[in-house]
Amino acid sequence: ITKSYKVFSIFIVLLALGVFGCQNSSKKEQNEPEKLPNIVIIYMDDLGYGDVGAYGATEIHTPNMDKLANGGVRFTTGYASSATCSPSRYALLTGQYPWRNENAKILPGTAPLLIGTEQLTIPKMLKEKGYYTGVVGKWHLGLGSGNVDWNETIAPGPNQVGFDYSYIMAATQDRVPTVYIEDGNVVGLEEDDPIQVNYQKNFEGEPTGKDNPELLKMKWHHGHNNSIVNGIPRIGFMKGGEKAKWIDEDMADTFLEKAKQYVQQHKDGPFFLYYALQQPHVPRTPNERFVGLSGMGPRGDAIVEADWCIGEFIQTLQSEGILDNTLIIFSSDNGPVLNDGYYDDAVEKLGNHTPWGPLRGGKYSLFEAGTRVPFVVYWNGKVTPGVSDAMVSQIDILSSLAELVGSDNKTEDSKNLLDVFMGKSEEGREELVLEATSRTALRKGNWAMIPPYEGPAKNNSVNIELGNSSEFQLYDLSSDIGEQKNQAKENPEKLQEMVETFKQIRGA
Ligand code: NG6
Ligand code: CA
Repeated sequence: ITKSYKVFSIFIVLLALGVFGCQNSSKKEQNEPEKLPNIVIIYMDDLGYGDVGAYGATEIHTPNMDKLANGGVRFTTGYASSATCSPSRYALLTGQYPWRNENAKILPGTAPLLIGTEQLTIPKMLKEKGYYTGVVGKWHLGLGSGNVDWNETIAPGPNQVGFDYSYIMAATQDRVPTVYIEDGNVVGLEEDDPIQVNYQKNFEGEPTGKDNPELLKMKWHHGHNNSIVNGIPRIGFMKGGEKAKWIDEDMADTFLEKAKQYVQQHKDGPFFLYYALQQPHVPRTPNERFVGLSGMGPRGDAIVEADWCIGEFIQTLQSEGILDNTLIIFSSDNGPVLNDGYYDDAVEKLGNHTPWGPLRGGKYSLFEAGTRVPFVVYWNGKVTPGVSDAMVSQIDILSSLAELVGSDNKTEDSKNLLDVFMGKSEEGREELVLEATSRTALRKGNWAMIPPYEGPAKNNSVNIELGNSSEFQLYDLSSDIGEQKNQAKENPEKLQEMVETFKQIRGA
């Protein structure tokens, strides 16, 4: 009896398993969503609208960026959310205008995490949909919650706002601490050589760029005269962590290697990778393999180096057999600058190159070149290649990706422009508020409006027009992309309309 009972129960269990199993699998088949694509954001630092061949550069060669641009949708009217780094990156990842957060400014290396751990971010949204998420490269969104101990695991940071994996530099290449941080831990740190960082005062006996010019291989022009690392004077003071300090000339290779490894480890997907290259931000330190290739000095060489990295990265996707199932967004955090604080021949060797293209201004500026940047969406076989004049912003990436993966997690500032990004529609944004060093301006239709701001018309150190004026400025970009003819006086109705929209969005 016991035996037949046993057999019978096994039979029942098998039957149940079979029935439910079948039901399960048939249910799955019915609702099986199309395989979600891998998503990569390739984000440059200070790359200008005119720095890319596909955007009209003739003096510099960027074949790999061009490959993305020509094989995808190349946006002529794509914007970063800010003319500087931290606010742009904040907006990119959170889908929130940076001016809504008063702390969204260029951050020192000791700044606390700018993104709230409760805030929605692209990686969080994607994680919920089954993505593995990672960031490799420049972070510059703050770490910790004040008084970071760099010798312990540093948190909160990227791993607390949605990234499963992070391999980052804390702030910028010109700011201390000059070390890589992997999942919150300084890479290569030795216990008996702890790191200390201070942005107010130097550590006793430590050389500085200001007092020890004889130790420098790169000279500072403005700022950048605190601690010296690898012969390069930085912003901020740092002591210790000798073995952990990065070698600037190897940075591009290091980030590329980590990005490749990440892809190889997660190729079964879906994965999200935010690959944030450090070029061509200062200090420009191309590896010796690239020195002299552009004929424009370190700035041009760094762009050539970055282009090579992008080529290698795409090659990795290809050889892993996942390029066709990977959506790539390529853009830059803000517009170009030549002399950003070091003597590095960027001005002297520029020749006929125009990093800003036909636009006015540059990094830090409310004029177009501050925020209008190369902006490309590439997805082989899925995105319809072409050129789009639709107005799009990096802030729209969050809601558009949410739409792509079937998530309801969208934000109000971030518009779902998935069809536009996929090259299926030209209906971009109607309006957009731009930010530059805590000032804001409006783009609407073909028009740009900059309200009056105090402050110098030009930042003489970097030689860039900032957009400040005691008068309203109004430009018709359809006929005047270089913003030469202020129409505020002759077109008061348009000005009025622009000011009203601006106030409405800004809530002022
Ligand atoms: C500025 C730095 C500049 C650069 C910038 C941040 C000085 C004088 N200038 O304060 O060199 O580091 O900050 O650039 O210190 S960003 O692309 O990260 O926003
Ligand atoms: Ca930048």
